[in-house]
Amino acid sequence: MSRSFPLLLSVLLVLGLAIPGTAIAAVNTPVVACPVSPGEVRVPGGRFAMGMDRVLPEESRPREVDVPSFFMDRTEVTNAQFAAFVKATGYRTQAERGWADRPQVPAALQAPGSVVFRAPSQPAAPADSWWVFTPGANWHHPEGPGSSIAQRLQHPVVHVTYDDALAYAHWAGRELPTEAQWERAARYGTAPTAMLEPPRKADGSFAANTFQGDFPRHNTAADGYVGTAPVGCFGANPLGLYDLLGNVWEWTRDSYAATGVATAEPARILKGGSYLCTEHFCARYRPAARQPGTEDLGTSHIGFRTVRPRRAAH
Ligand SMILES: [Ca+2]
Repeated sequence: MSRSFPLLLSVLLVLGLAIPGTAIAAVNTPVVACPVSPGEVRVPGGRFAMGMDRVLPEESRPREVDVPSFFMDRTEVTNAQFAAFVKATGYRTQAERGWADRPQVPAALQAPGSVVFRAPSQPAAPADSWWVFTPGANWHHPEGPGSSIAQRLQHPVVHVTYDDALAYAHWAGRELPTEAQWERAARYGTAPTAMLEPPRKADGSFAANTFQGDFPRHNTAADGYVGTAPVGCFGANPLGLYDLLGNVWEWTRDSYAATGVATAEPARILKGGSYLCTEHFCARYRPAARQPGTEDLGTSHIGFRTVRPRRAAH
């Protein structure tokens, strides 16, 4: 493999520059689950206007897209679900395997681990210092050694690369959504908006797990969560789907190259924004928003959900 890890990391850090976050010491609320049924939801097919008038520079112009009906996971894949996959298959994620098979990667960066957001203590801390490669960080140790998912089994799994997500999906007899499928599901029954404020319900309460406060140093967690939230805590969209916006970014199977924007490393389109997005930075918790996700790097705020393969959708 010809890729260099520093290059991979630089791509990730660029992603980080656009997607601010929260502290490594973040402690989630004691809530360990929200009432939500497992399973999938049928997303009606049809023609819809995808994209928006470049609210953010990487977004596409509006275009009419046809999407056949399909079935999508009601929630993001949880730690409990991913644990079942690992138990059944013995699968080890990229973060657990490390990069020792890449001699071009500096030895210090070959260790198993992943990239974790750490809120800066100093106001002037450069943005590229917010994301830290943390040896030992992986899906079941989200902040590194000593951290645990024991109280987060219903939270979305994180620190999964594109291939990790694909492996889970195939084990489950499923696929990752296309960007069009994801956006169809996220837009359905809602009016397109160019608002950059976090999604709200009619009563003014938060409709997605995002970031509140003085970004990036102080997260007030006014929505109840500093980091990830259990899936299903913010109410369903008109189709009965949860957390499409906020909580964690979600992998799609579409190459970012399809957007016409080059990336230094192979990347897939991420959708939905995360618990690190605020109106002052990122603000990508709208259906049209997108970001590149370097394929072989997961982070502390990237997860996924799956769809039923099209041949079985009807
Ligand atoms: Ca939050």
